Amino acid sequence: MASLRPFSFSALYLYFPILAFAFFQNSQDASLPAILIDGCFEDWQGRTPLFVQEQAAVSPEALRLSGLWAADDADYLYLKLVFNNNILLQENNRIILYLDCDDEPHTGKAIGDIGAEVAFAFGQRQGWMLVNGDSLSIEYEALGLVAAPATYTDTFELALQWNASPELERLHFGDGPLRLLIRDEDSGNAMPSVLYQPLRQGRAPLKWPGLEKADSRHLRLVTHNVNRHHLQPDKRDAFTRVYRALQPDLLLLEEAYDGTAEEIRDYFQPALGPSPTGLWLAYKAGAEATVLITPYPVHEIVPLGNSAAYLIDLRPNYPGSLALVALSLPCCRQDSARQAEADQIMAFVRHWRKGSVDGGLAEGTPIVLAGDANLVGYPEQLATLLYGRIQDSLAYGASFSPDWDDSPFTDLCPQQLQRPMTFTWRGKGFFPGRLDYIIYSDSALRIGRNFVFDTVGLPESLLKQYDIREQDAPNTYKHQPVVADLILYNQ
Ligand SMILES: [Ca+2]
Ligand SMILES: [Ca+2]
Repeated sequence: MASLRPFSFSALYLYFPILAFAFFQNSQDASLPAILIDGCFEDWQGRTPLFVQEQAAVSPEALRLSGLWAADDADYLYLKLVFNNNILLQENNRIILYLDCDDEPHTGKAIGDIGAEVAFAFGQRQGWMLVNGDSLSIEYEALGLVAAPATYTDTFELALQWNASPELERLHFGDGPLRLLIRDEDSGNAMPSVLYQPLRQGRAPLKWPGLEKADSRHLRLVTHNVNRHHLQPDKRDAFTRVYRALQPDLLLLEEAYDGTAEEIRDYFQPALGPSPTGLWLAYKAGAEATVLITPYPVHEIVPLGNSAAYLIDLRPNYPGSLALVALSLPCCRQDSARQAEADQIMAFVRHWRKGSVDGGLAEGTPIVLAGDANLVGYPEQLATLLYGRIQDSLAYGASFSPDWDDSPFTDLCPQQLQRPMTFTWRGKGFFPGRLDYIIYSDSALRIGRNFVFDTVGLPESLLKQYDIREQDAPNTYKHQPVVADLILYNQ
């Protein structure tokens, strides 16, 4: 096996014996709520930290860990990490997590006072694992690493899967007490090693027995970034099985560049089933080719950069319209462009609400923003979409509270069916992350069933029941469909 030593182990190793507190914790209180890797941290309340460090211990410039929490269940080790500065976890840092899988300093590589069998450098998105004496280069998949949020912040939660790889199982990861140590290789700042005893208790079963809407009056929205894969002949069966299982009322695609709206509708129509109006209509707008396939006519389409707004007339099945913004914000490191488009979208929502664009929306019209928001940079972009905080007020006007009752919009944050995760994208290189969002005016609609549809790891019985194959969702594209049943006009 190839040997790789990408990191320096001679970095100054510092303890902070006066102001650092390490707790030898024997796992979690089983009565505490389960951990959900969603980038929100209420689920960690009541848990005892493994390590905390008071704010004044070192200069504020040097990055350091200021708190570490751990929890676990039958499948995952969960960690909550708090730093003294805002960072992107998977870029531009040299923070390394070391795992002494057998709590034995004489096995593994000597790191401080532990013998580490695994190391993972978050900012480089790689690490090593000692297997049979060889140092094996690994990426996130070998640990089953999932982290949230994907944006700049000072607090992260992450999960490592006990049996993510045969190599990890060979190390008996999670079979007994393990020891953790986190060190910033740039500053040398390190926490003292801490011991953790996993409980490995079982997790709750699937939230819902099936994939269907709870009520036929709910309007099922499925959003899916298909990134040019939608018309590929070898993808057709996977797409067909996925959409047939989900039965969308509104199918919203992003980056569906190839084909006209009608060609795409015709391609997917066999999977959609009967329309509640007898029609399947199709529209396409925005520089990143959002496509809406709908039983209800669209009365207004407004391109908003890569994204687009659709005003869908739901009458007579419902007493009014649905204002749907298809999100397809600029990706990756394009923070400025992404912020500008978030500003543009919310400026449009403000004008739309105030009746200053094409007659505007009737008071109380449900508003939903759905699609690939690509939020992997500065957190202000989400704040713009939720709270109407417009950054470039010269270009896009004043900030405002976007909901009809002058409150913020709500971030639905759907969970996967089979695991306590909310990621909607899984690919090579970067960690799985939540890129796709459903944001809505909670004063004007409620949400029924909602989930991220990853087929990998679904129970065999569910796969069989819906005639889907385990690799169907990733075989469509790296983005997974996100599903929300909209409860409109109190129906
Ligand atoms: Ca959480
Ligand atoms: Ca060891």
